[in-house]
Amino acid sequence: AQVIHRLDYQAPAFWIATVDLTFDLDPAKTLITAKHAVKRNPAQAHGPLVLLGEELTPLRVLIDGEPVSFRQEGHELIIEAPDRDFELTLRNTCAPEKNTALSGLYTSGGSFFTQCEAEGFRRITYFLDRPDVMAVYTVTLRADKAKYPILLANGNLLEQGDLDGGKHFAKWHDPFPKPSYLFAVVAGDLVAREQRITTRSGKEHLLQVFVRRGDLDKTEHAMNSLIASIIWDEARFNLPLDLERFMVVGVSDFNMGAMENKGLNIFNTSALLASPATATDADFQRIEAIVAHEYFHNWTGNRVTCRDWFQLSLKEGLTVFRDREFSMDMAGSDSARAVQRIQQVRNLRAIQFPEDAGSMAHSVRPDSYTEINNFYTATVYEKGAEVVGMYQTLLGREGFAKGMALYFQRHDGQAVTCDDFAAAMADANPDSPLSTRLEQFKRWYSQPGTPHISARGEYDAAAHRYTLVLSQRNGKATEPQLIPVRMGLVGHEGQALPLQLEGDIEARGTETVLLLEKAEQTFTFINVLVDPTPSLLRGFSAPVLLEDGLSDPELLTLLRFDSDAFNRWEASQRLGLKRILRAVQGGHALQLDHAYLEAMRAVLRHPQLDAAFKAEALRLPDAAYIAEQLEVVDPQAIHASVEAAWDQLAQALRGDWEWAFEAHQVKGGYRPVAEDAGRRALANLALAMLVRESTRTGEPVWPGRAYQQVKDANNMTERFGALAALVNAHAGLADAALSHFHQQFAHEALVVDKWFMLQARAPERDGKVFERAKKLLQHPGFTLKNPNRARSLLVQLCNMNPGAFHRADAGGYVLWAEQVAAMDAINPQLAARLARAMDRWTTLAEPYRGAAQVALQRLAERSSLSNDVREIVTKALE
Ligand code: DPP
Ligand code: ZN
Repeated sequence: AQVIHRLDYQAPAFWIATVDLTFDLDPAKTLITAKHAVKRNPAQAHGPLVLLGEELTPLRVLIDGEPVSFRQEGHELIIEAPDRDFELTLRNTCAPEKNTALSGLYTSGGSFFTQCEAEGFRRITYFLDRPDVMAVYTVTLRADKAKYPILLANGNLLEQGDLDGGKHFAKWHDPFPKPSYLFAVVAGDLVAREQRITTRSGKEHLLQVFVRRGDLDKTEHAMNSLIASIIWDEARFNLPLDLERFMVVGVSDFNMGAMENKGLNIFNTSALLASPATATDADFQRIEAIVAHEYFHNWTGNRVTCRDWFQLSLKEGLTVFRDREFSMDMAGSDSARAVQRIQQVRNLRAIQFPEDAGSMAHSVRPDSYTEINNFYTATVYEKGAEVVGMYQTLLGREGFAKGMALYFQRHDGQAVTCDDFAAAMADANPDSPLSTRLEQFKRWYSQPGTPHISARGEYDAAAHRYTLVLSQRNGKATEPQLIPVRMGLVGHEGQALPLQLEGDIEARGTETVLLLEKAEQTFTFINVLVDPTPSLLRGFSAPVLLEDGLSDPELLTLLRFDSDAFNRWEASQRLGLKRILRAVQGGHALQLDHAYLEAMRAVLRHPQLDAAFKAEALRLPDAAYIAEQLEVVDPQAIHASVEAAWDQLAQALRGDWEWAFEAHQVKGGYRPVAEDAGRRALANLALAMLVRESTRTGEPVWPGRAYQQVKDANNMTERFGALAALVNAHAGLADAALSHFHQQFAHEALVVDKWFMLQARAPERDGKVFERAKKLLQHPGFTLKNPNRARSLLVQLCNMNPGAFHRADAGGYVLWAEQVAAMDAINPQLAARLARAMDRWTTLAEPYRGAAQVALQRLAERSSLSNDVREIVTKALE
């Protein structure tokens, strides 16, 4: 397979202005007729027209109505083209029901769906399938009317009607030029929730959410989220809905979360459907964020799109940033916003940090790829969103909004680059610290790796000076990056100290942003009257690893007093992390000390802190983040320490957990609002602790209560919380609860996914979790063909459950290699995701390291691997 390099970009040799497509839909063989208005790009060399197509059968090629000859080389269809504008007519077929890769046109549950990002359009028809070729599309769908009563494509419906032979048609037109990756069609027996809205400009719009019959009652939350997103984008960024009709469709076989096709978003049902009975608070929250994300793409991605796929973060990082801002505004209180930030950072550290340190490390704007589908990563999305967030930190909210306005003023309707975005931000804010440091800031796009910041402070009591030395290093990059460090100084009694930097004319209040731009820099604060504790990187102002060497008493001061909720949480995590690392590195059993346990008790009992915050602060750091602190990783040692820590927290705070469980019950009907969700999160954590402790001591009361809650709860959050408490504690009642739950929800695929997930992700004990997961591969409900189901068992086990996956007998790796290969024959994109379970194998301790290498080599030796999996495995072995 060929490696594609960013610097090799060339504009296309032809442009396609309009595309007219007709589909004769048939699951076995769909006929596609295409008419394109083609013209040469005078800036490029002359030559034949080279279109891309995969898994297609070409039937005919006409130029201006005359048949012409063509040849095929690999995925290329090569046509001798005249030196003038011309109309190209193509006819080809494809086989939707055989398309298990779920890229291009495929069937799911008897309906037709498409997925074209990144390179799926070429699996529908031959095309210049690249994002800088933007065309206006007209689409006619013809299909059996009884089987496919709903026929949808992008844009506006022009006509529809009946045809002979029980067929019907619909003709759609999308007035906005778009790249082929935003093309979509849907045909099937679907029903819609509909709502008409009037936006600020007075225009009327029709919003529709299409799902399978029977799922309509689970679409209300998605519709509400869509309406809220429309209102928010107009209010915050002045970006209106530009279509008369905006459609969202759910499909249960889907590789991604959702897809922002112009006017016709297609969603994985897991990111769309919610009812209190089937979805948890976390699901409601995720659906709101993803509905918003896809809607926001309408401007950041669709109106202004990417010139090439190396620019993917231009739309993804920016759109994740936008959906985060939206979710925070929706959450309301400062505390609820902080909890969202905490969850973002927890996720970044558990997924993106390992990615950035491992075999797949790449910059936010990658320099090369073999298979672009492998670059829909946490780095492009989440680190990309952190980079966009840093613009806002450097420019302020207003400055950032000005940058956005200039970006659209310059680039609406264009396919552009990350450099164009950066230039708009800087040019709209000529007096900002960004504009003079833009080239350095842009290293965030070009340099991979997580910068390590070290901070050392020294207080001179006589001179009332506090000197802070910050330095940065990044093992994967050479040049210092521009790192905004939001910070404050905290006194012993918790007072926020006034900040005055030597050389500054004005004081800076009690919080400021320091710009770390050199490898090492000294900041001297004057008129500091007491020995302060530095609170650095507030709100996680940059995606870095910070080593500030703070002592336990200093961390306890921040945990108690910091005005920044994020750093209060961070102090709780650091206290736990230190203890776990000490045990793991010292090779001894973890023993939590009185000071730590009392601090955690104080958090739990705190009269002012919100429940959601408490639940986050009491959670221990994730194993993946712990592993990133170590040179050599023994996953079982980490697992043992984390489990011991949970046991001790459960035991030492037992009375407090009882209080917390009782005090945080939510009365009344279920509402997916932040405040109630926070109470449920804390009550669920408390119940997990109580069941854990009771299982250890053999007391029956709390497992019995949890079992009862599995049966009686009036919402999925509490029901699943109780089930998780039993399963994660390996309680005696876990099996009975699991079968009760399965029986009750056997017909709800998304709930059955949760059932698989919970068992695959439970904390390992004596190999039982691994054995159970292996058995579940044979469960009649398990299939590799449905991505949600396959992920819920295999990705959860291999990528998310290190304690169960890394086994001294190498059983995890053997299973992994078998399943990657089996999945690869069905769905390469999905298989490549599973393949990434080995990203960090080189840091593993023996015997894991050697066994992982053997498994990787065996997989690499297979001749039939897809490009997707081949790229991951090759990079892992490099
Ligand atoms: N569907 C993916 C997303 O919205 C890719 N664009 O991020
Ligand atoms: Zn996106």
